[in-house]
Amino acid sequence: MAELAVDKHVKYILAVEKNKDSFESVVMDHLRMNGAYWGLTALDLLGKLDSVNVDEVISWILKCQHESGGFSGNIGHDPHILYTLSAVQVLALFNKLDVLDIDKVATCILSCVLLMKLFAHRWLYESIVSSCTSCFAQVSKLDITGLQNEDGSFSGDMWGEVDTRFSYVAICCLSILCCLEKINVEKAVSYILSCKNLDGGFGCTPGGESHAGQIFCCVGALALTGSLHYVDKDLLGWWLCERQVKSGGLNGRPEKLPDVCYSWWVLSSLIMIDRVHWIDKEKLVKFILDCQDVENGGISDRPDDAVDVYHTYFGVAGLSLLNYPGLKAIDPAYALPVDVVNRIFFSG
Ligand code: GRG
Repeated sequence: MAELAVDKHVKYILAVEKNKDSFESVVMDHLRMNGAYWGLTALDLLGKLDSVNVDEVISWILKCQHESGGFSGNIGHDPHILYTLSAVQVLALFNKLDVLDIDKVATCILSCVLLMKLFAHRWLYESIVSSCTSCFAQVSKLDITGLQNEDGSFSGDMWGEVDTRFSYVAICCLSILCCLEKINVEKAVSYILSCKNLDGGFGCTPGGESHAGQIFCCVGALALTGSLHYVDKDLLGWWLCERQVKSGGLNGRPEKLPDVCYSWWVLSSLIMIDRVHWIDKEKLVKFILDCQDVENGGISDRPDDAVDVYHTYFGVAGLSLLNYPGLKAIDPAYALPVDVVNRIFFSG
C-alpha cells in the first residue's frame, strides 16, 4: 500500500496559499476563511503548523472581522457563521483566542437570527437599517430573549437560510468560546431531533433527506451538548456503515459515488456513536491513500481526479481518525486537533 506523502502535502498546502493567481485560489477567494481552516488544520495534523507566519494569518483574520463581531470569507465580503467558526477554529489552532472580544462574536451569532426575523417584517427591518450605522450592533441591543428562532433552529446570516449545518456551527463556536449558555440549548437540541429520519439519519431541515454531511452536523451538535442519548446508535450506525462501497471509500448517501471528504463526515459520526468498528478501516485507508497526488502533493475526491485543499484536509483528517501513524489525533466533534481542544478546556 502507498504511504502518506507528508512532505508533498505540506508543500502543496503552502503553495496554494502563496499562489494567489492559481485557479484554485481564485475560485476559493470568497471562502478563503474556510480554506485557511482546512489548510492550517491539515498542516497541524501533519505536524507542520510552524511553517506558516502566525502574525500574518492573525492579522488577515482580524481584517475579516466585521463590526457585528462575525467574520467573512475574505476581506471585504459579508459575514456568515460558517466563516466565523473557521476564524475561531484557526485562532484556537494558534492559541490566539484571546484576540477576540468573545461577547461580540457570541452576540453576532445570536443577532443573525433576530435580523432574519426582522426581515420578515420588511418595514421594521428597513426602518432599523436606515437608522443604524451598524444594524448588527443595534440589534445586539434588542431583547436577547427573542434571538434564537422559536423552533430552536439557526440561520447562517441575516438573509435567514435555516440548516442543521448552522446549528452545529453555532453550537461548536459558542462551545469553543465557552459560552454555550447564551443560547437555548434545549430548543436547539429539540430542533435537531426534529430533523431525524426513520432511517436513523438527519437532514438539513425537518423531512430533508438523510445525508452524511448533515449527520455529522447533527451528531456533532448533539455530542457537544451532551445529548447523544437521543440517537438510535444501532440504526444510525447501520446507515453510516452502509456508506462504504467496494473500493473501500465512503459515499454521502445511497447510490452515490465515494468521495474522500466522507472519510470525515461518516467516520467522525461513527466514532461519536461508538460504531466505527462496523466499517473496514484498512480498505478506507487504502482508498484515501489512492487519492493522493504522490508527485505534486494534495488529495482528490476519488483516485486520479484533481486535488484541492478541501479534500486534502478531509483525507488527512480521516486518516487521523483512523489512527494513521505519525499524524496528530483529531477530535471528531470539534474538528480540531485533540491537543488544541484539551488546551481550550483544560489549561490554566
Ligand atoms: C468544522 C468540519 C467542520 C464543518 C463545519 C459546514 C459544515 C460545518 C458542515 C458541512 C456538512 C456537509 C453538508 C457536508 C457535505 C458536503 C458535500 C460533499 C456535499 C455534496 O453534496 P452532493 O449532493 O454530493 O453534491 P453527493 O456526494 O451526495 O453526490
